[in-house]
Amino acid sequence: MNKRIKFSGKQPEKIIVAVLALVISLSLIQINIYPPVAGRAGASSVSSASSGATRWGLEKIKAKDAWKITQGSDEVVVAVIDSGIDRSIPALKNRMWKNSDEVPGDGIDNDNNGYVDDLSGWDFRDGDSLSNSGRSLHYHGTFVGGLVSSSYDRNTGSGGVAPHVSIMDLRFLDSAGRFFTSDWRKLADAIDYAVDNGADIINLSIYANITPPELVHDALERAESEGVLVVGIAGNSGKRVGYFGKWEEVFTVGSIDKSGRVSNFSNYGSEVELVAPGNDVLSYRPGGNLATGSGTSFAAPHVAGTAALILSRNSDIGLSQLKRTLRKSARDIGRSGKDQSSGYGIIDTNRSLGKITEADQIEPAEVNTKTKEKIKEGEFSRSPESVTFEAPGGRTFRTSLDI
Ligand SMILES: [Ca+2]
Ligand SMILES: [Ca+2]
Ligand SMILES: [Ca+2]
Ligand SMILES: [Ca+2]
Repeated sequence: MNKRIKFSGKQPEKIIVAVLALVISLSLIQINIYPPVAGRAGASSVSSASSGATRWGLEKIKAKDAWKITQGSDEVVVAVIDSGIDRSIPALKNRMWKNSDEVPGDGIDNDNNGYVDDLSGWDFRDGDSLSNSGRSLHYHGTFVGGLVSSSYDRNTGSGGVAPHVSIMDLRFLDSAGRFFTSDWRKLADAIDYAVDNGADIINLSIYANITPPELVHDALERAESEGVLVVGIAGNSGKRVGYFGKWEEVFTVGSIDKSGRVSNFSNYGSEVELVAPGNDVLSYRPGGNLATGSGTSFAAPHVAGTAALILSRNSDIGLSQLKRTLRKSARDIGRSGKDQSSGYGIIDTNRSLGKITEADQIEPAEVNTKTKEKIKEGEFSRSPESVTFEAPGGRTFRTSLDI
């Protein structure tokens, strides 16, 4: 009976050698499967929230004062291209963008946009409609999404800058917060998705450690020409700004700490537009627990959220007016005027809403003849870089003057 488990001579050693060979060959296959890492989530650290951890950033940027003017409109959409968002968290689930032309779960691409059942965005990592399904979520996207728009919790003081705007969830990073040299097309597709499906703002808290190909640059240029604000990050290596923040189409944000000083990790350069809270910032992890994190990744959503509040107050404002409003309302720090480490200064959400009246003034030189004609025909309402029209369903759309 026991004969079959009886080994003789050197058989056990042979088995060990065979198992080792199998492990080595599997790890070699693994190396072959994964191309080189091309970039990552732009966070420098994250840890469990200590008791008494505060959401100091909301005070620093005067968000609560701004909320007396507006807490945001759900018509304003911020696309978060990141590692995916846990849409089941109570503070976030009602903030998700709803693609009203798509019927969820019927396996049909009802709105014919090329994506089946894309109710709140698309998971470009798994190639499916849900971040919560398939490969496990890295914390980064949920954390960033929560900083843009999550309900304010009086007990913990946690909450997003623009608590009533909508978040479009575009998952791009893998479960370890990385992307690979084989993923550039996915990133361009995610940017295109945001632009084509009505996002007003894209938050891109991601950096590339190699020069990205033109196809990504082309997608960002198209976002800009369609009037979509792309908020990006300075990066966390304490060096010069790299990609994607290096590109002109990206509105690049650096980080400050609680005392209002530029974080020591925050990259510098003429590309830095503004700084925002990015040290020990409080937000949600997948599952709903609060955590504190540091990185320019967490500064950017403060700017994206502020831009969303500005657009909530005035949906007709054009892209360059929007950028100008953000810059003009910033509180200058460091060397007088714009500088390499803090740009125009610390974002001030309350002042940026106050600046709308001034930015509302249409500058006639910026309106081209073609648009003037259309305005005369009563077809569009106007703003310098974009035109707005109302669809039969009552939904408004903005489009660039350049097309
Ligand atoms: Ca669809
Ligand atoms: Ca469907
Ligand atoms: Ca998925
Ligand atoms: Ca300055």
